[in-house]
Amino acid sequence: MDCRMSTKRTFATGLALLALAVGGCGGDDEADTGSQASGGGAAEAKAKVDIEDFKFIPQTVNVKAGGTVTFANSDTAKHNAQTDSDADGAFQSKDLLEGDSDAVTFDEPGSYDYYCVYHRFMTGTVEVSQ
Ligand SMILES: [Cu+2]
Repeated sequence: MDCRMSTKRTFATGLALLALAVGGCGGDDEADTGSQASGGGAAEAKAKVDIEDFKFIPQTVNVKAGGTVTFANSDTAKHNAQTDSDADGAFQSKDLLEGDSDAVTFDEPGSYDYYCVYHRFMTGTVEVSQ
């Protein structure tokens, strides 16, 4: 397991107990929020989510309103990324075969929980800031 690839904040919210169990590699789940972004945690205009081993990596990405998130599948299985169609700010990527990617634009600030329709256990979140 590659600790560097995990999104600690997502573990903290979704899998707190698991995070505790594997916490040896993570350390404080608050201390480095936004540390990878320039300007003190400002979201970027673009983010990328890799789909690998039936997971969205990282599980949470941050973009600015109007930004795009590119979902890129490197599994042999078919995946997508979508919300429920009646959800606020609903979106749906195209179906992604191995090597495919699709860019989704997020205009409205908010927190968008999504999943793969073929594997409902695959979940992720797009955080869109002003
Ligand atoms: Cu899938």
